[in-house]
Amino acid sequence: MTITLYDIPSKISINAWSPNTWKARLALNIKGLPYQTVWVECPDIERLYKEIGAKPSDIKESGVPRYTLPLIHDHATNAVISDSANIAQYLDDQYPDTTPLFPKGSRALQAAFEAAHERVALTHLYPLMGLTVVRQLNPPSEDYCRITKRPKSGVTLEEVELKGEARDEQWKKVREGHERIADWFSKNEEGSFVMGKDISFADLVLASFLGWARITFGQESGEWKTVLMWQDGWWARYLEQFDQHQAQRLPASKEYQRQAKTATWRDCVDKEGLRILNLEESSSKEQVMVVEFKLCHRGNIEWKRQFVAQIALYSNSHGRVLSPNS
Ligand SMILES: N[C@@H](CCC(=O)N[C@@H](CS)C(=O)NCC(=O)O)C(=O)O
Repeated sequence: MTITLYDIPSKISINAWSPNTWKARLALNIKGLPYQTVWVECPDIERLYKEIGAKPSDIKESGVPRYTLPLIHDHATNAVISDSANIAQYLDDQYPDTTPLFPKGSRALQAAFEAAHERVALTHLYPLMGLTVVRQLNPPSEDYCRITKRPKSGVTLEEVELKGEARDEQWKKVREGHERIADWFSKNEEGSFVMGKDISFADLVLASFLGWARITFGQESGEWKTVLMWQDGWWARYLEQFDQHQAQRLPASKEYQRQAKTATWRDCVDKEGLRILNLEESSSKEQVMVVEFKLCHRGNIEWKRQFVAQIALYSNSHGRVLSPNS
């Protein structure tokens, strides 16, 4: 495994929830670069940066450094890169034979697209997400975010939660923002991506933030189902283009992780219809083994879908690290 992606865990089944780290995850998936995920709670991010010698990802207006995820460590080059756009640019430069996300000459326009997306859509989406997202984090990150993301007025997230008509009104603004963006797409002669036929980082921005709403509210929620109906399903069709990239290397569900802690690797393989592709020892202190599996549909020899899950197998009850030979 040559790349480590640092991501923030959560209580929800797929674990990965952060739209910013999803941009980096999608970039790695689309490029087909192998990587392992190391999960870091929000209050531990700054310490991680210092431990691996990374520079702050940003500087706040007050001059205070900011430490954010995603962050990648490319063990092949020893490069440590933060910020999803920087990560995508680094991967383009370092791995030129993979799908480019910043085709030559597009960097300025893509940066402008990201800023415009923030202005017309994201600013309206944020107030809808805050409380639900924070409640889905593990206690250390939840406590941290309740303090650091507290509204400037000092009230709690519960006190500013939008409900009823105010919530509907806010969703209307998000929909209108996305209508404007879809209108920009309609100016292209061909193709279904921001840059026409070819996917680019700007698409990862759109897909990651809408994906954030899907993950946060849930596929079956009324709020998400309404999004899928916007513009006669235009956004639903747009997002479908990312399904194949999200399915690959989705973090293992909490259920698999729970089973993996108690079961032997062979139990997991047999019970879950999973087969081991490769096994690597991660650099993490807990000696976590990261295993990639292909999901075998009901024991059928033919792979039903190329779902690759990363499953962390912790030391078994004898304190041994599980391996294919154990
Ligand atoms: N522009 C950055 C934004 C990164 C960012 O804000 N990440 C959030 C997670 S979604 C974070 O690490 N927050 C921790 C904090 O604000 O302390 C990127 O695209 O990577």
